[in-house]
Amino acid sequence: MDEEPLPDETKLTRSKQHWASVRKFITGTPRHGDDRLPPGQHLVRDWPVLDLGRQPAVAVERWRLTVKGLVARPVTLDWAAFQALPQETRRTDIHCVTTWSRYDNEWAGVATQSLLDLVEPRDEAAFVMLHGYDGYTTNVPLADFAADDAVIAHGWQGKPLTREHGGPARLVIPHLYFWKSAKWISAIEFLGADRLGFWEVNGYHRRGDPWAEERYS
Ligand SMILES: Nc1nc2c(c(=O)[nH]1)N[C@H]1C(S)=C(S)[C@@H](COP(=O)(O)O)O[C@H]1N2
Ligand SMILES: [Mo]
Repeated sequence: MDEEPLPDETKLTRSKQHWASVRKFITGTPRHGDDRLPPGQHLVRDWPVLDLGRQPAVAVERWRLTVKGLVARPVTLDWAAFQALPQETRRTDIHCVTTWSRYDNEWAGVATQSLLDLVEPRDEAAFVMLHGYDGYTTNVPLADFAADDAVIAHGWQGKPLTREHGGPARLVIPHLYFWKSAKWISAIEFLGADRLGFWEVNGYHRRGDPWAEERYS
């Protein structure tokens, strides 16, 4: 399934660019230590849906995940090959840059570390670009992608991940703001130098650590 180009002028894009320019939601008082709720965040019990308004329908029969770039063994996984990788669960919190956080999400899927074992990034690989079937992109440092609790999830709370939340499969990197967690993941690309993804071009942070309030660039 091909990716389509994204419209770059939507109402959401304009308002989020504006928030970046005025540094909305920055408290300037990052807390340290073992606080579970990062600064400037509030807890929600439901699970909001955020995306660019295009929710691609990707049947598992047509789903592919391509892993490419600076790796020893590039691969394109179909759904059966993805399911054949070690399956794990992780219970993690979500922190969205628009200030909502949601605790105790139980993900089922493939740990990013299993994927790294499979493709073996080259020594020069230091950054990762994530691609979604909606044309979305987002960049993260390789060390963050490789975190213990980062997972390519196809299940949530014991059920298949729904389309609106990125099913059949999405990335989850719990310790970064949720925009780094690409929904409808189609490709993972290993890079030697950082490149900017969709929100990163629009004023958002390269890394996005919620405890350091790395909301904007
Ligand atoms: N492919 C894709 N992934 C995406 C997005 C998107 O627009 N497209 N939005 C990001 C943003 S800004 C957030 S906050 C989360 C929202 O995920 P949710 O809708 O499951 O809450 O997905 C992230 N991943
Ligand atoms: Mo977001």
